[in-house]
Amino acid sequence: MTPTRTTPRAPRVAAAVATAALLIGTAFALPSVAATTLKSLADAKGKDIGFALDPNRLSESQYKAIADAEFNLVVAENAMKWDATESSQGNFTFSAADQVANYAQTTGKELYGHTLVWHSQLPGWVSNLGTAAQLTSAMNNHITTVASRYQGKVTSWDVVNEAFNDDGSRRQSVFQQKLGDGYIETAFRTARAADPAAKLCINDYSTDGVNSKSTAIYNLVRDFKARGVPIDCVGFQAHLIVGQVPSTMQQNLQRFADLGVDVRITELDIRMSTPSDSSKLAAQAADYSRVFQICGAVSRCQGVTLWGITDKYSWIPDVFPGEGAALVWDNNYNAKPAYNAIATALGGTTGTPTPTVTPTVTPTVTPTTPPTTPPTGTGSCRVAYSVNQWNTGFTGNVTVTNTSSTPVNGWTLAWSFSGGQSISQAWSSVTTQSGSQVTAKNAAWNASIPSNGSVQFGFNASHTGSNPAPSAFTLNGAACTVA
Ligand code: G2I
Repeated sequence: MTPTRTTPRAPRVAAAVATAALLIGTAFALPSVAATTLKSLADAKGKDIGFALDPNRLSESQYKAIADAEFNLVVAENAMKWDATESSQGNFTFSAADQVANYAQTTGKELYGHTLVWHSQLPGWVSNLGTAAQLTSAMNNHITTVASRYQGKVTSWDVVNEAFNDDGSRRQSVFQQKLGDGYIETAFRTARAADPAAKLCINDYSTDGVNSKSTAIYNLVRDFKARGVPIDCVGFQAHLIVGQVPSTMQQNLQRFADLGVDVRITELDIRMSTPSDSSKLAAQAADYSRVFQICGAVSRCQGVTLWGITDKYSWIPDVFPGEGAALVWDNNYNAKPAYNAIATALGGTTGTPTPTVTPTVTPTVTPTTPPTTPPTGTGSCRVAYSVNQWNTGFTGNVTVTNTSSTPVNGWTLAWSFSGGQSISQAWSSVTTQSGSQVTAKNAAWNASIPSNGSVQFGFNASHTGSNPAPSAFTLNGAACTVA
């Protein structure tokens, strides 16, 4: 398939409608609540939602289930880099890269290419080449071989990655030192020749706001456009810190878009000092929301890619000791508050003022005190139920613990609302409501609850004034203790 895409993108409405129809077409009576995925929401908006894939993790069922369900774009976290594809000169190995490409193909996801020319993860032989001519030849051969292999599969390439210093000067990589400023142009021209249909991007970090570094790239793009050097897109990595989404981020993306290139958030994660706590996670959720809102507000922003799925495998703690919890799923694959914030930013709810609406302010909702209901039920499960509520809406958070000595495989949690509450959207579960009766079933990736293990899910709902907590829950038909 030739990746020709209009800009801005056409909504993937058909897929979203099909998904909704599939979900609504269950045995449950209306009104029911369709399971929402970030993918279905992004599809409906015509935006990409991507993730960086380590193909070795696909054997882990929870990883694969989230990957399959939640994203419409995939990028290799490491598998397409120079050290992975040409560790010795002229000997190309594509086994891991092909796994990523095959995964994209079999799951119907867009494949993003990362990265052709980068100073890091560069095998030593490249730096040891003697002459500029040899280095140019090696660089062009690498670009041509890799881009040709994935022609018709990769829709966009990070052709050159991280070529600038924070002050806007050129990074003194081996390419810069031996070839001078012109190596970026050479790389882009070579990539265009190798795969004329792929979009060609320059990608960097700490360029998310207007600053010296982003301005240097802006000047390069403007120069390329003026001289007809091929360039189609700019990637903003957005390795951010909680509370520090640049105030000029939207303005920055827009100024690049106004040059006539697409823009994209390519490697989003938002780290904090560890351990996390609920207020840091709420602030992180607001920041995730903000980034998605910014991309939504810039029509040439193609989408947002998360730099991984679970905190368990994030690169952050290795590089920034004492920091982490930067991704959207925690170490146990529980969706963090950021998940709902992203869903809301992608249009997943209507009219529910979640904390993400005013991202610079800490949530103005008043958390209610947890239910004081004494423990009830005699089953081998325990349910913790809490809400954040405002005048007519609330977010519910439910933790189900399997207190038995045997694992639960496949779960249905049921309860009744006594105050006219109505669920509009749920995550980490497939939740349906009929009258006052609510039934939450596991998502594909959290079907198992080990003995003494827990799963969490949540929902957005409306209430009519009072918002009494459910007094009883059943897990697979058996009554639970209410914590
Ligand atoms: O550093 C974060 C990202 C910054 N922008 C470019 C991205 O390509 C980069 O990704 C990271 C990967 O997330 C890490 O997984 O790039 C790192 C390398 O610079 C990757 O780390 C490396 C480890 O340092 C190696 O020890 C390891 O062998 O991953 C390698 C493959 O697992």
